[in-house]
Amino acid sequence: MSIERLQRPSREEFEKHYLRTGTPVVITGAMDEWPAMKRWTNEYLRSRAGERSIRVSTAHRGVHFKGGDKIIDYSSMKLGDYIDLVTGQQVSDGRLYATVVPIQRALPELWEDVSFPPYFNREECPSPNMWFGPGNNVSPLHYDSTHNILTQVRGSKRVTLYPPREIGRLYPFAFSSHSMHISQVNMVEPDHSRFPEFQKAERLEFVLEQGEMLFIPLFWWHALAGIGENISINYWWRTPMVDYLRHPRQTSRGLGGLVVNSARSLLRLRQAKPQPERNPS
Ligand SMILES: O=C(O)CCC(=O)C(=O)O
Repeated sequence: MSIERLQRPSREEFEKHYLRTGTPVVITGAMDEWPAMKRWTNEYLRSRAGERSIRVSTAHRGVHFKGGDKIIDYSSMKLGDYIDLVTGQQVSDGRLYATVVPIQRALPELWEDVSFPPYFNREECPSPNMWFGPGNNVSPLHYDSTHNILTQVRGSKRVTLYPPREIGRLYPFAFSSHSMHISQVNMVEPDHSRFPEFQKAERLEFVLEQGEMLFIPLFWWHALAGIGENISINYWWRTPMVDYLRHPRQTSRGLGGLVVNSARSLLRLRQAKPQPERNPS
C-alpha cells in the first residue's frame, strides 16, 4: 500500500474518491496562502501569544498520552515558557509535547493566521487543535471516532497508518478502558513476543511534509513522530451516522465503552460519601 498525494482537489473530488470510500490521502498546495506558513517562527509565536496558557504532555517510555487507565501526564504552562524549554537544552528531545491545544480559544492571536481546509463545513468542526512538538515527539498508535484532517504548518512528521480492518492485529486496550482506542503496542519499542500479530498488519508509512494536509478517515489507526520542531493543526469534524455503520466492530466497542463508563460514573456518584454539614455561623 502507498499513500496517494493529490494537488488541491475540489471538494467534490475529495468527497467522491476519499471521504465516501474512507481512503486516506495527502493533499498538497491547499494551505499555501495561510499566513502561518511564513509567519510562525518561535519569535513570532512568543511575541503574539507567549503569555497564553497551553497544555503540555510529558512522554512515558518515549510516547505521549499512552497506557491503560492511568494515561496522560499533562501540565499547563505559558506558550513562551514552553518555547524556551524545548528550544533550550533543559529537557530531552521529545519529552514534552503541546497537544490538543484548542487554538481558537487558547491562542486567538494565532488562529488569525490559519484557516479551515475547504473539505468540510466549518460549523461541523467546533474546535481545531494545535500540536506543537520539539522533534521526536511520538503519539501512540490509536484511532479516532471522527474523520480528521491534519495540516502540517511547520516541520514534518513520520506517519504510520493502518486500515480499520487490522484491529485484530493491533491489540487495542479493552473496550471498557479509557484508552480503548489506543494500541497496547509501543511503536518506539514493539514487544513482538507479546504482540506477535502486530508485524503482519498492513500499513502505510510516509512523511507528512510542511504545507501538506493528511485526511485520516474515521477509525483508521495512526501513529505520528515529529521530525525536528513541528506544528500541526488538526480538524476533527462531525461524522455522518452512516459512516459509523460501515464499521460495526469499532462502533460497538465505542458504544460498549460508553455504557460501561457511564455505569461506573453512576456507581461512583452513589458511593460518594456524604459531606458533613457545616454549622451555619
Ligand atoms: O500529530 C500528532 O502527534 C497526533 C495527531 C493525532 O493523533 C490526530 O490528529 O488525531
